[in-house]
Amino acid sequence: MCCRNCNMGPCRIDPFGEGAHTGVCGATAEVIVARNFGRMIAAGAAAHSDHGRDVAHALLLAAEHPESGYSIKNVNKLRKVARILGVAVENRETKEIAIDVAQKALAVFGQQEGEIPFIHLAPEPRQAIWRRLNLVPRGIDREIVELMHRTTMGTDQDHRNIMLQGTRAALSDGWGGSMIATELQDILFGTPSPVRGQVNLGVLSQRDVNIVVHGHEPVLSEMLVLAAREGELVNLAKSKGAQGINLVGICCTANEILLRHGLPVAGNVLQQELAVLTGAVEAMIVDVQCIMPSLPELCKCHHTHLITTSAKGRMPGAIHHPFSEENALQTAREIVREAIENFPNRGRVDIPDEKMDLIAGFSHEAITYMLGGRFRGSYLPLNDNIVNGRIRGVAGVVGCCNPKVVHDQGHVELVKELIANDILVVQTGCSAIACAKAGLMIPESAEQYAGKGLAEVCRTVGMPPVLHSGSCVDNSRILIALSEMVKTGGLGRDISDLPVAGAAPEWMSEKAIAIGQYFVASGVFTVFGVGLPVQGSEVFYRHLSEEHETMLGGMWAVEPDIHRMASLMIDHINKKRKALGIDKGKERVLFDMEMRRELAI
Ligand code: NFS
Ligand code: SF4
Repeated sequence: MCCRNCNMGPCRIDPFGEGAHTGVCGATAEVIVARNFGRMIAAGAAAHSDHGRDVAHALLLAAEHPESGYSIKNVNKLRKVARILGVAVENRETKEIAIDVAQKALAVFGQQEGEIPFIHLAPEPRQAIWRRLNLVPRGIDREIVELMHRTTMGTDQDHRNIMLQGTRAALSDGWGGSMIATELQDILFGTPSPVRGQVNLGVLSQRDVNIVVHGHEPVLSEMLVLAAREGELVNLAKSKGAQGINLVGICCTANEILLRHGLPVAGNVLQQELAVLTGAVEAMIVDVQCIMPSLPELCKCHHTHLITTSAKGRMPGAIHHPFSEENALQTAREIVREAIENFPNRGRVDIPDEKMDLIAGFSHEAITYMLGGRFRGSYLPLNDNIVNGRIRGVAGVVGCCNPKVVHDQGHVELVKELIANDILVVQTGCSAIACAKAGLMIPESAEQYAGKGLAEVCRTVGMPPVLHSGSCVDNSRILIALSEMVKTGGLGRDISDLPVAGAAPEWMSEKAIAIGQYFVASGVFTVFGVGLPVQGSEVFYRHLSEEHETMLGGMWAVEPDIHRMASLMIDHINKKRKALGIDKGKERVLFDMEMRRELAI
């Protein structure tokens, strides 16, 4: 393990061998990894939260300056969020409510004292744990800053104390920045509901102008969607010899435009370079996060224009089109025009045939209506099916792809094994895209891969056994869904009582660490694959696992072997079923080598 927190180092320490056991300053292994881990949480929470802040700003613009191109699509959700934020709704115009909601949301970032508002959506016993341990975030920015402060050289030197702040900052992401991003995006662009789409590089089109939007913030991609549908631009594309405009996504932006418009997904994070390599991409438009620095050099090999749009994310070698929310639609039009003008410059094109259908759009609202019926949205049928054992439990499988392991393999094998064991899987991020490509998000996959009980439920409702809930900020949808399951009744009093588990089999981004910590702190057993850069300190690892379970009811585990990861999750879910007294008649399906080979991708 390595510390670079001051210039007496870098200090490399060797916890296992003969080398130094502390840094120059005396920092022990557990302090070094706690500080590193804390700083990953801070960076991840900062990324999600800054995204949330931009969305709040766009909501303000939608209310005050409709000429910006933004508008309020979901008034019901606006009123719901207003109530949570303490904004009056009775006898008020939508515009007035929206201005207050946006300003209140913006204020949560800089709030100094008190409690961030969305915390109150968690079950009461969960809030009580957080209050007792002083973990309720006071304000989003404040917790991130304090975490950065406490992890500077010579400040917080107690790994447990560092992680208390790490947890508070992580909660300010999950129940703060990410939740603001998701909820306000739903107000602006609509709450997702089930929609058909297609996924994989085969969605790129030989005959159309291909525009790939890559990154994270729908404040950009939604405007591109509008621009790409304008008759004038479509006609321009035709005048250049194309059939039309094909707007597709990569990474979480792809998930956003898929969920709200059914637009195609070209791939997840490890396919961004491959999309360019097809030679069929006229423009790749990026904003922030998970954008490979290799792209400018790669785009030079083809005619592809790489277009950066955010003042926060510039790349030498890219064309910069500053995108400000104030003139969003206008900028989007210019970018689309530039892509079209580039169509005649195409060279050799080689688009793989692979593409797959999927159904996406399972927001927590959509799940209630799907299960409970159109007029009585409820989690009761889900809870009932868990109690009666048709569904063993629920797993969230999320996160990135990582070239340290075979692309997508961890996600797909894990999810197949979970659904075969009657575990309903909810997904976000690049993990969702991985499983969609493998055909797990079409209803027919229930018959092919799911256990008998889960398949029966899927058949009745007409849903796939693997539900796509959105981008990584949309992990906050899972937090709300878990809270709703608790409130619906029959499955205990807190999230930590539920037969649920989480996993990020191929994580790579710091954002994944923030997400892992807020799920654990919300009471969820969470397994990461690939390895976690804390394992050199047994003391710290014990803290994240056993000690966290005692304190918070949720814990971390690290397991690079996917089959063992599935076992850990299934065992945990069985343990929770037993504690709830609903464990009767649920045998674990054991996977032998033969079955695993059949499922392998
Ligand atoms: Ni999430 Fe989405 Fe993908 Fe990982 Fe990156 S795109 S925010 S961080 S790599 S899942
Ligand atoms: Fe080394 Fe301590 Fe400085 Fe870290 S803070 S680089 S362990 S001297």
